[in-house]
Amino acid sequence: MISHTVLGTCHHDCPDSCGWEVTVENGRAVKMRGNSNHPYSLGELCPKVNRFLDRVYSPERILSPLIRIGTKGAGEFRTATWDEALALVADRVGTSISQFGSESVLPWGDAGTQGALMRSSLDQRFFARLGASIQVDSLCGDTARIATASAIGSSLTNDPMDVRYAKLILLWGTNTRLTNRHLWPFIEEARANGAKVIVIDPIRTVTADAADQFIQPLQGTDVALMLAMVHVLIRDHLVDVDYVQSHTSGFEELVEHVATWTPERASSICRVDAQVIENLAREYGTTKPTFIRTLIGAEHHENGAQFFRTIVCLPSLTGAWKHRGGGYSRSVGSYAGKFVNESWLEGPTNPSSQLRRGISMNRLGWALTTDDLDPPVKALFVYNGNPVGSVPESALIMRGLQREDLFTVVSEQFMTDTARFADVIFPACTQIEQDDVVPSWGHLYLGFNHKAIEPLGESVPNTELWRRLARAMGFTEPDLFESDESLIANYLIGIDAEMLRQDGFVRLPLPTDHRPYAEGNFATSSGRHEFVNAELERLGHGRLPEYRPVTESAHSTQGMKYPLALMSPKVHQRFLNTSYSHFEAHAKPEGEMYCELTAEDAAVRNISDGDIVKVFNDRGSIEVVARVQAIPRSHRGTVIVPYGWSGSRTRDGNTVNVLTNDRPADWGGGVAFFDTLVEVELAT
Ligand SMILES: Nc1nc2c(c(=O)[nH]1)N[C@H]1C(S)=C(S)[C@@H](COP(=O)(O)OP(=O)(O)OC[C@H]3O[C@@H](n4cnc5c(=O)[nH]c(N)nc54)[C@H](O)[C@@H]3O)O[C@H]1N2
Ligand SMILES: Nc1nc2c(c(=O)[nH]1)N[C@H]1C(S)=C(S)[C@@H](COP(=O)(O)OP(=O)(O)OC[C@H]3O[C@@H](n4cnc5c(=O)[nH]c(N)nc54)[C@H](O)[C@@H]3O)O[C@H]1N2
Ligand code: SF4
Ligand SMILES: [Mo]
Repeated sequence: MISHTVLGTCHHDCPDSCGWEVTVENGRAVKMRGNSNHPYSLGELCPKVNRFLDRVYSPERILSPLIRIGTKGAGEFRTATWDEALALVADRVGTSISQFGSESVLPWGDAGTQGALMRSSLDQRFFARLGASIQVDSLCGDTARIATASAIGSSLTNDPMDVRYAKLILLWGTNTRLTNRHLWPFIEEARANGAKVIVIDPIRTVTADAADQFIQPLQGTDVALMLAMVHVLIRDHLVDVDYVQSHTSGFEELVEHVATWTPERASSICRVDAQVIENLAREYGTTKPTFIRTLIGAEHHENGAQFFRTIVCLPSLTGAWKHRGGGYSRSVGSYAGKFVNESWLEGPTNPSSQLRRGISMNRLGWALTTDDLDPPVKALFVYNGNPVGSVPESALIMRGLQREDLFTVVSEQFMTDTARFADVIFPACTQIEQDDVVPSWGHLYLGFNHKAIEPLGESVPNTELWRRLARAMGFTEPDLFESDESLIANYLIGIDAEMLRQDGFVRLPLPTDHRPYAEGNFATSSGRHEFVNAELERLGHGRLPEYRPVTESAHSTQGMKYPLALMSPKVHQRFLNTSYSHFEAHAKPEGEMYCELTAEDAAVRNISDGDIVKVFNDRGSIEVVARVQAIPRSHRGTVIVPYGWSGSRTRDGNTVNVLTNDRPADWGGGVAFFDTLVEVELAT
């Protein structure tokens, strides 16, 4: 028997980017476990990926090209050869382009794989060569990134692992134990050294359950809470005057701005006791080092950008950036950008050299059903994502995907809620069947992923799909056909590529004690943290950080048609976004998709635990089982339906995103999933 081990890196859209090790016997992967040498994931994977080989060898894998035979959405296909499927796509896309112009073609790709090659490389060149519309905006991260930069000039923040040196840790709008589980041991390390952990979340999460203190503002109101903290810091002289004078600007205006933001005023908005706000601010202002950690949750609001613009004021006011274990930490993904080839995609088909129409990926339902687009979308390519499951207004998306005059191509491993609507499906490899380089957004280690086994069936790495499509379209530019090997070689600069391949990871060449703003040096043009922002003022977002109520607000529901606010965060240990819920072994232990209500909200509707209920608004409706909270986990008036269920496992085939709001975040390109109003009633 020939047996060997191969090092790899998890490709999932997860901050942990764990290192793994695959044991291969006679060409078949027989074991997969965490790479115990990985300094961040420390040899552990997670309840999703522990069964990764079942995913790879699942009988449900799509292993050959498929062509639709049934009605759109019915999920009925026949197998086809690559040549036949490619010829069909080339023909239909060619017709679309000749009749409606190249912008009638729309790509929709997300972060189903975070590998640099498979996520975004030759696809960009291919769609640029086609002259297709460009997908803009993002379901995840752009608002947080851009809003942070609008205050401190860059989205780069502290190394998450430095949380271990903190004495006060605020986990603010992030569910660490669930979504970022490998950071938790570093938090526990800090705790063992006396740190206090405070969770700030509108929902009592598993992370809140494990915290020393839980503070529960109403969703979308944190900015009021933060402004009151700033008020107290200033009032009680807890500001680091030296730091503020040397490294910030606009402080005098900020002082004036928060003068009326007393804890009492904030309390009436965010429903946190004024005394709790006082204590939080004082603790934050008197402890060293203080570490603020957040990820994505708070971005998904119409005022999401204000959250990120405001929260970074806190470490600048107290000078927390100065200390190791202090400061503020969100995605650190952009650090990798400093050490890899940023002009990677340039060439004759350089996407940035052309002006092409942008269409928001967050409003796919609108884009597929509106009469206002000229040209209309006639051909859609979906890859690395499952928009029917993950994008707001998904009932509208499904309606659009049923259009007979729309041609939909999906690249997938499995028959997702989106793939069911495809005209042609191309089979995609899993991570252990391809090489890639994986930048992480949750730590500072760049990962390498060695191919462990040959692609199953006729599946191909995404890069190979783009090469085949380019050939089928008759394109000849060499950069459309660059090999994976060459792409990797050109991508890595300023990185020890040999060590990366050998160990499966390498730390980005940043100082061990990395405190980017310890001495100011913010990336703004003034080099200071700019509390005042004239550009945001001009765009109507306020000269200084401002609390803005949202349209579909849990505050303003009195007498409204839909009186309940709906939250739909990730709550499942065994799901990763919509991936994995279609597997029995993952779905069964998680139980049926549900709607959680407080006892009061259930009682006034005569709903008991276990009843089947309908959750609905004007966008759509879903049937789920009711869970009545034994102890309150949400505010009264807020219900929770989890994100992540595949329609193939819900009662009516719908998921929570038929209900959610596709209005954009204030700026940055995010979307307001969590500003959604609904009603719940017993199903008949
Ligand atoms: N098990 C598991 N892990 C995952 C994922 C998964 O699906 N399953 N998905 C991965 C992905 S793509 C991402 S982006 C990350 C996301 O990681 P997180 O950002 O940690 O997770 P979310 O569930 O998006 O949101 C975190 C918390 O934000 C809270 N929140 C929402 N609105 C507000 C608000 O206005 N104020 C405050 N203070 N809190 C608010 C929610 O209640 C939620 O508990 O997780 C990754 N990890
Ligand atoms: N209500 C609600 N909606 C949400 C969120 C929420 O908290 N609440 N979170 C949002 C967030 S933060 C995110 S990031 C999005 C995630 O939304 P999506 O990116 O749509 O995530 P998934 O549903 O997991 O889809 C990833 C798909 O990519 C496929 N895939 C994986 N690897 C490859 C590959 O190498 N090639 C190809 N071709 N396909 C591959 C997988 O099989 C899977 O079906 O969801 C968003 N939607
Ligand atoms: S999904 Fe996240 S936690 Fe699980 S193995 Fe992948 S990177 Fe690690
Ligand atoms: Mo995400």
